Amino acid sequence: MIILADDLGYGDLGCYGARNVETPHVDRLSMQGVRLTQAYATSSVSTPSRYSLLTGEYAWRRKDTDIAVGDAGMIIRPGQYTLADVFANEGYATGAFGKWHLGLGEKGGEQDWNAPLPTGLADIGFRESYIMAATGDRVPCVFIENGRVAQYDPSAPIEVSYRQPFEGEPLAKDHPELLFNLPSTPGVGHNQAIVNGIGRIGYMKGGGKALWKDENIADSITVHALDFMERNKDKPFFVYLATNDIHVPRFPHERFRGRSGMGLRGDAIVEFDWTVGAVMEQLDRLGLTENTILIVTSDNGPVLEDGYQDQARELLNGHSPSGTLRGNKYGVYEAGSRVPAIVRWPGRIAAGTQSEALVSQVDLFASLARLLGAALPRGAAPDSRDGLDAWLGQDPVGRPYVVEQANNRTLSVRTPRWKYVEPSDGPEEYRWAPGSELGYKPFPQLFDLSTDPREQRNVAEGQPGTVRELEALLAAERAAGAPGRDETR
Ligand code: NG6
Ligand code: CA
Repeated sequence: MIILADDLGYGDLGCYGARNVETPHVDRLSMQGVRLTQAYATSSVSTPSRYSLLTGEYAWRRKDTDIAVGDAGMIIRPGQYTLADVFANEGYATGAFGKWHLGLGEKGGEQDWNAPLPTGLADIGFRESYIMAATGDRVPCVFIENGRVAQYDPSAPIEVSYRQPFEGEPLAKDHPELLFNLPSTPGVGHNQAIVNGIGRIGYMKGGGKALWKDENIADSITVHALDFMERNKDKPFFVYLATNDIHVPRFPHERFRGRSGMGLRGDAIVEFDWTVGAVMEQLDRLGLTENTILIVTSDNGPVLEDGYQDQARELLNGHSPSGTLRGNKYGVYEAGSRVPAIVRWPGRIAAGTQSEALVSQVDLFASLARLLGAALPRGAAPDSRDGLDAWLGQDPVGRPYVVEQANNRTLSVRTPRWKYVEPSDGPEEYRWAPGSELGYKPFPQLFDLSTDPREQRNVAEGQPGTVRELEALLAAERAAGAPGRDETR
């Protein structure tokens, strides 16, 4: 089971040093397994990060893997071999629950949301799915269950567009008075459709009873996953549980309100922790704890303001979402893609261990395939390497290096000692995320993490040899994706 949080920062959990928010379930999990301190998502934003995790391929090898709109077509193509295929072909029941954000249907912008989608998760290995098409802040604001809208309401046909508004549908930018649940930050986005008193990205009409209520999203996702586990308790299963927490719009259920002392963002962390606890309890109840590998991690680093007025920054009270690291979601620095990662496997992993091994989510594919003894078709998971021992806390070293991708596709490479960020053009910050640092610079950046773990001193000029070496390493990785490569695998 993989529980993938959304935008949960390196410092956002109790066991990673969080302040002002308690995460007792995740903390208990870490006491029963291994807590990895140098684990990476491949990207500092969602779509490419998830793409790599599920396909074992760096997202930057393809042009169409950047943050997806809600009506994107399938980004992972039905012919691609996914992590879910690995499990399905070994006889596992496979299920995906929660945030998807990798496109649905044959072609972007042309889906008919009132009929079964012609292609979906069933074509890439997930026998069951209950998902949000994209993100909480993007239309369509409905769950999709096994390729069709869940709780479909025939009296309210659904239309979605990322191009033009629908006649007669009020827009968030013109009607702030209708944003009764959570106001958008004026002028920077989330100003199109209004659903459940919250402005969204994209235009939408209809939905009726199928429209989600943000305060119930965590419950809906979690109960579907728990139900899947129960129904499949007698066979092997693979669950990909991708929470909506703690992405914007942060709007946790009432029972979590005020539980963190940090407002909505902190309360969403408490809600995330609840989901993890519910899964752990279900495993216990079904007698499956001993024999289940449970991985808890995040798709990218944290962000405070992200387009809604939820006071995430004002209410921090000394909490640091990125922990001791520099940076955030979207950007090039460590906190953009270094994420919490906890793995529990009683019997195989010594309880309460910690590991500094360098690991990347792109390797989960080859690692889990090795564990299953699964043969992979030629060309599958081209960038995934077997790092099983490191993921299980039994190899203290892990990868020789990790490649990280920022939102504008700038690549960085992290070795045990160095962090090299290639030069690139880009803004200092995004208007909708003020105070977040992107780190795009027209010159190379090199940090010696052994003495400067917070990436404060750029030593590129004094270390031309190291810069050349790491540049060459990135060039070689890029070249590895050149046409014809698959022939050699
Ligand atoms: C940005 C959104 C942001 C978030 C992000 C994707 C605006 C102003 N901002 O474009 O709110 O949705 O995309 O986040 O639209 S991610 O975690 O799914 O990558
Ligand atoms: Ca994310």
